[in-house]
Amino acid sequence: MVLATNVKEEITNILFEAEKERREIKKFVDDYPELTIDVAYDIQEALIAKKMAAEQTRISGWKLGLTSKAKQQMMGVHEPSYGVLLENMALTPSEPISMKPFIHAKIEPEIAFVLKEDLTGPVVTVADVIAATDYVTAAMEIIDSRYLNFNFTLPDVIADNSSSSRYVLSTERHVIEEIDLELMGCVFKKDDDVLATTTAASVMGNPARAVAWMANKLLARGQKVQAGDVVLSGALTGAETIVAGSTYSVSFDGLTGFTVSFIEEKE
Ligand code: 0L1
Ligand code: MG
Repeated sequence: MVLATNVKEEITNILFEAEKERREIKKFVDDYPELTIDVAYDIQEALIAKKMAAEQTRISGWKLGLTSKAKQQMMGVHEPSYGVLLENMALTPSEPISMKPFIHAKIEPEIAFVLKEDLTGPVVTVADVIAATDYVTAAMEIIDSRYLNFNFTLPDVIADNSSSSRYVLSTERHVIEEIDLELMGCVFKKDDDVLATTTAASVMGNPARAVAWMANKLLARGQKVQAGDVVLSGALTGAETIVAGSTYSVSFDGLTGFTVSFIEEKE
């Protein structure tokens, strides 16, 4: 059975309002088993179009989610997802981040690729991604699922723009050829406590492979990663629930790390 157009529109509106009102909602697949991965990407596209019109913002890039085997097993899914980054999701490391827009946000360390050329295919490879990359930089993503307790299936999370909320890039740029995209170490901290240590290979063996996977998915949907786009290649560790008043920092071998802080703000 095919999901009716009016149901797609209803799901788009519910997701849009849930983010605006910072309200958790129930996942959709239980009521609509015909919500497939393809239909979920249609809903994601409609949601992004609605947000761009309402918030007067534009696409700044893309993000991958669920790129590590550990995270896929934890969430019970069998493939990664992607989502859209908008200009008004970008934050800077120097400014304390208000908790006001979030429902139950989490933070995770990522490697960002910034492109100098479009990824056109017909089949995008790791070598294509490396050749098309202008620079790489350390990043942290703030995810904030609109679903109750981050409880969703793969189509649900795709429709919800892969839990996207905000992202922060380091101000330092690095040449991709100087980075070991498998062995690069990463340390993720909350205040002075080490939360996790890992290497870049935790992202599909090589984060450039994750970018290539997404570029091919986008081409199949008649879209593409373009010159100037930022791509968050997927979390290197599990996501940590953000505690107001805390700082989170990421450092990588060969990439300049940074710290962000969060503040509670009253209505
Ligand atoms: O960016 C991510 O890895 C998150 C993707 C969606 C899954 C989640 O909300 O944990
Ligand atoms: Mg992420």
